[in-house]
Amino acid sequence: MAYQKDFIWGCATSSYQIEGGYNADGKGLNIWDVFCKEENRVFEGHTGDVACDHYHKYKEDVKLMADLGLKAYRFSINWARVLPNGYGKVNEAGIKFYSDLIDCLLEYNITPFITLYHWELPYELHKRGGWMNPDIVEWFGDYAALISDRFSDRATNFFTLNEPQCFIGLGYNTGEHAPGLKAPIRDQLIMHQNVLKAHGRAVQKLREYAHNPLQIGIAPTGSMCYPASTSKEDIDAARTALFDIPASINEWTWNVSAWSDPIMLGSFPDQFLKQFEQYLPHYTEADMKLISEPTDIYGQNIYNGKEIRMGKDHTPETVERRPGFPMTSNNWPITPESLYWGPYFLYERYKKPIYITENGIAAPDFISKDGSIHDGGRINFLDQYLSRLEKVSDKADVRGYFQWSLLDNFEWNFGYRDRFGIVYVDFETQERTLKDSALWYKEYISYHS
Ligand code: GCO
Repeated sequence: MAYQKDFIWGCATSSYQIEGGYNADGKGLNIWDVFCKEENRVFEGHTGDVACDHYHKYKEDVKLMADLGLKAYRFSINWARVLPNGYGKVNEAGIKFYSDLIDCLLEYNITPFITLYHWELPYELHKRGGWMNPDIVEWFGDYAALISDRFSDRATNFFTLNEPQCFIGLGYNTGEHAPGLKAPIRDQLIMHQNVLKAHGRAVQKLREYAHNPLQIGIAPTGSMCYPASTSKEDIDAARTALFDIPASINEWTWNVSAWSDPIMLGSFPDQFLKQFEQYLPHYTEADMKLISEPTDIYGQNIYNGKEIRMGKDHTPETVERRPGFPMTSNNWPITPESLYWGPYFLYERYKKPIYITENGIAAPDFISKDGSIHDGGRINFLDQYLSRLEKVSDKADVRGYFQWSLLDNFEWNFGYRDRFGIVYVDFETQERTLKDSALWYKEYISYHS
């Protein structure tokens, strides 16, 4: 059991969570710039106005990546930084920022993996209906064309969308994320359709404007499912549960198959079509063809999962967690098995090379008397999860792993409360300090490269 040759070791971030420079050099506003300034939206009123000031400190941060021996870096483009209104006029200063970032990465032999959309909807597009407006399919396509035209001479790996489960589920269902709406299910399913079509349009445009052959995928999320035992029935039960659609309308976005099946397989799961028949918009054959525009890789953000066994009634059931189950500081369960069974089941279904586009842990990090950050919990987490990923590499075509995250950063509606970084950020001084986990990850990468 071993990782593939040339396995890609990286870290992931996203623009709004680290860049700051929210109104620098002609950048337009996005929905998070506005949402954070609304009453009681974000923990202690935190905003991403400055964040980790990566907009000004990117050279220092790329040097940190190089010192850690990273082979790749997954980051997102802040759509309104390059297209302030979301479409039309290009902000050349914004293009220059990302062009300089890519050049800096390449100088250190770090391969860029670009996410087009990590929740940074331009506010001007939001005002035009955002994901409710079918025009967003072309807006997103034109944005993808610009990125491909300007950067695909140097960057050839793209993920179109990060976690539609989140940005629709939290942004438009529960309202915990920007733009903070609680839309009716019918509208959410119209947005679901526009998101899927926008993905397909972006794939077409990325390729149309490419100066090199590209690797394109998506980066969804979701709770994985792992079997309570290695019996065939428990494994079958975990597989069924992973691709199931939640029964509750309020939970519907937290699924894998209603997002990834149309993109990867060109059809929706029957269970989804039946369960939501009365609410679904009409899909034409042309829609399904656009949505399933061929992709090359499959990303998945994996943090944890549910333990599943086959119940007496021959349906999957979730095993209750025992008292004292290991949890992270933001109350997520620690379930290393999800980084074996998640890639296993996803590769079995979609048969495309897999990248773990995010995996990491929020921990109560602080600077000890000796000036270091001894984040043993994070080291243990990474060691446990990666031992499973190494093991599944014999069964699934796993190509790379992006640890979430390089830096402590803005954790959405929890602001700067949760620290996910392997590098500690003092948000007052913007000083970076390598945590013990950064040194551990450096060793791990070197040993496994
Ligand atoms: C997500 C996002 C990241 C988060 C990270 C920790 O998965 O929610 O992709 O932006 O910050 O996952 O929650």
